[in-house]
Amino acid sequence: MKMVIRWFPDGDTVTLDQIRQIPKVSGVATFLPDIPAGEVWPKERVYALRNEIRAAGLEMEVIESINVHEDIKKGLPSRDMLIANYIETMKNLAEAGVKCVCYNFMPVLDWFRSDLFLPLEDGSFAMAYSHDAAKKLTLDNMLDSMMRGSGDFSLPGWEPERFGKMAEDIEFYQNVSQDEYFSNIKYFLDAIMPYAEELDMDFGVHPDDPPFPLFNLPKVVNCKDSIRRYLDLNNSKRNGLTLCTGSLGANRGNDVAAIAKEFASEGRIPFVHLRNIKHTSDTDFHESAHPSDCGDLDMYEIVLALQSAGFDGYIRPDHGRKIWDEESRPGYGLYDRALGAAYITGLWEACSKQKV
Ligand code: DNO
Repeated sequence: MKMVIRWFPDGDTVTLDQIRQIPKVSGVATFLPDIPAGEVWPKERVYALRNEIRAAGLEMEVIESINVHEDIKKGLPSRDMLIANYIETMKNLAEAGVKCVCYNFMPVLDWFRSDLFLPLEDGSFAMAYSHDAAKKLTLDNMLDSMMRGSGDFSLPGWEPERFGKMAEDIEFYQNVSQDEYFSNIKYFLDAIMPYAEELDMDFGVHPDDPPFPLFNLPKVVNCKDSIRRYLDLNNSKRNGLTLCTGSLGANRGNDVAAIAKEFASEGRIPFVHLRNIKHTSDTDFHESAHPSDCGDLDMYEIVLALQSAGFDGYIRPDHGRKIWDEESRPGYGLYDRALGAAYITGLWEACSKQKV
């Protein structure tokens, strides 16, 4: 297992030097935020980013994300050209040493929270989700709440260049069936997987976050059956899952440890996002500190399941709370993620020694 921390090259409040000092962290999960979905990531930019990261003593083996252009998701004729660009980007990244790509195929919206800084009892702040509140939002209210909530920080997956077309895109999907949507996914996977094989590059699709439908959009990956369906679309081992424990765990019907065990033992989990959540109803939750006792997910069971299934991919501590008055992008400060990393290291060591 290799531990990485997500790092934003566009003015992250967390520096590479700080990340380097977190025990057992070998690299970052990163991306080129200014390149719009559908465009090729130029080789010089990829190398420059990698060299900056290497100069700080860290690796750039994980990219999160190469976003998939909406026309590919919609299955429009322009998809062939956009997929060709995606493959060019894959080649440029592989040449620079990238081994794993986290991406998603969620239509229109990436992740969403109804509150980015919910005050918790202990004085910390965490991201939270209320399904009723979310269902009442118009698209404009939603954009407004995410943008206002994040202050001056850009949010991954909420790149302003997407906003203009979102309403039209939501409308478009009202007539797209779940089956049609999956055939568009298959078209994409069948095109890129031969290159993923050739380039030794693992792909981990990120689950829907939250795992409940909004604006009547097609759902992608939110439970064991949909993960199976997604992975069966293309049988390459490179077609894998990013096991995001918080996203899958938000659906109370999901046994995250069992999902981890099943898909890791098939070698289909290249990347894990470990975080905990506390349910406040069947659909609502707030994010919590990483340890099992702080939320509803048994992190020990999940780590044990991964280990006993022979998982040897990348793990990153996912969203942290805002603690110790840190000012940062919601979910992505230094302190709570560093605590999360230390906790994961402890769990990993305990599980591995116990097995002997
Ligand atoms: C949110 C992240 C997601 C994730 C993408 C992957 O904090 O987990 O934005 O990076 O869905 O494409």
